[in-house]
Amino acid sequence: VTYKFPDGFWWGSAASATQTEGASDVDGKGKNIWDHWYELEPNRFFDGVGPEKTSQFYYKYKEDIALMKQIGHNSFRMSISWARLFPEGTGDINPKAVEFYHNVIDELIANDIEPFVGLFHFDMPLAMQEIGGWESREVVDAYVRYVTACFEEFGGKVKKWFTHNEPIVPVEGGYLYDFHYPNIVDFKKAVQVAYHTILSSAKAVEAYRALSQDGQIGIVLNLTPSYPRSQNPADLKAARICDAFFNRSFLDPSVKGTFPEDLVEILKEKGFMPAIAKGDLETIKNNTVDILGVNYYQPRRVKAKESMPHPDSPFMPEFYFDYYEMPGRKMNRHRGWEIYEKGIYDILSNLKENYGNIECFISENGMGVEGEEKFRNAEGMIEDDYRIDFIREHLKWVHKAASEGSNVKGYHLWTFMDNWSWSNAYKNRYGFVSVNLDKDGERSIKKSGYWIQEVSKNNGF
Ligand code: BGP
Repeated sequence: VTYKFPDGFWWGSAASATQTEGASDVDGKGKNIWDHWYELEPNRFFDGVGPEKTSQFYYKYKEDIALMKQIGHNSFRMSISWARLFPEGTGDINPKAVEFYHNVIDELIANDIEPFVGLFHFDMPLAMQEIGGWESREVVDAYVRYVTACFEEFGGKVKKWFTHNEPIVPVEGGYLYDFHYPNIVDFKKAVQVAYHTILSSAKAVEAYRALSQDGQIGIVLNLTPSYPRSQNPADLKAARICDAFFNRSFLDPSVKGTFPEDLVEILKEKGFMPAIAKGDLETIKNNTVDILGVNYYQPRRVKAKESMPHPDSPFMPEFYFDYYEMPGRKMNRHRGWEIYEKGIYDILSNLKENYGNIECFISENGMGVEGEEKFRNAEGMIEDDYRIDFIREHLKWVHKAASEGSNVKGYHLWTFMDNWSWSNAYKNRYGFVSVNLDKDGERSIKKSGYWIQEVSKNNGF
């Protein structure tokens, strides 16, 4: 073993409720915005394949957890569906949902797989969206009731909680760039939504600590290092502002309890400051996270703004910088994302140097690939060597960071088994395990699944 990881390293993968459970309309589950958006526009991104037609984890969780065990997982991040637990977002809890999540958590623990549980993974209950979603303070309060119910119900067993998954994504998708419901373009609302999300996370941390349970609570952020085109002051400045918008906006309040000054300055200057109630900033200051999940897929390549936007165009972060295509960059052509393995090391180094070396883990990293069936061999196994390379090369950088003192505790792939995607339904596959939708969701372990089994067994490679 050349790359040996720290003892007790967390090997596993991540998934989310909406993307895997299916059963979106049974046992009392309420609708969330994805059920709703799919009904409204089934062909927008989803190719006529909605969240109902997924891997059916709701029914097959035992089989799936057995496969997790088989490929050596010692941990797994799932999420609880708010709309399953509280069909109206607030009010009465759904006993069938309580039973389901107890069963899943018990099954994981019985298989020596530690459950890491996320509380919000893009899936706003429709009833909550109808009163404004994260724009509304009422929804923040309802979220706190929901998460408190989760801590009370499952906190005896679950020792790792995550308030949000990639909270910036619903802001970008829903309020700026048109890929999540309610798909509007309104920077002022985007800021309010972002602010309330951050506040809700701090309030969840506060609610968790008030119960004095013996676990940890964190947040999962997608961090996208912003690399400047050159060391010219204008390029450096552009990259710094891009970083403020897309990384420090959530990272600073979550870990330090403060907001980045350069970002606040812009918001003030443009008249986009959110409504902040008395006491909020203390709540944010006093309730930073114990642990950080880092999702890393790709960096941003940034240069100074070259052309001014049309005066009538709505305000966007991109008023301050342009992206450029770095010559020679490596691409995953399926997803249109750059592959830059060292980015994962740069993030971990930044956390070590500038964020108190907070305890963290890689909570998502992965490679979406279209048409993987063509790699299925005569024995029926998908030979995804490209995914093995992708993981191995990223892990080398994680290993380097760990050996230099980063407090990184684990690596989770996105995702355990092929699942439904918010942006392309079943086109791009990410899993260690394939799911054949034409054969009643038949599972089969890919070559990468057998590979990670060895890595996990040896705690390295
Ligand atoms: C992350 C999300 C996941 C997952 C993943 C892959 O942003 O946390 O839920 O969807 O990206 O992205 P996609 O399915 O869009 O290719």
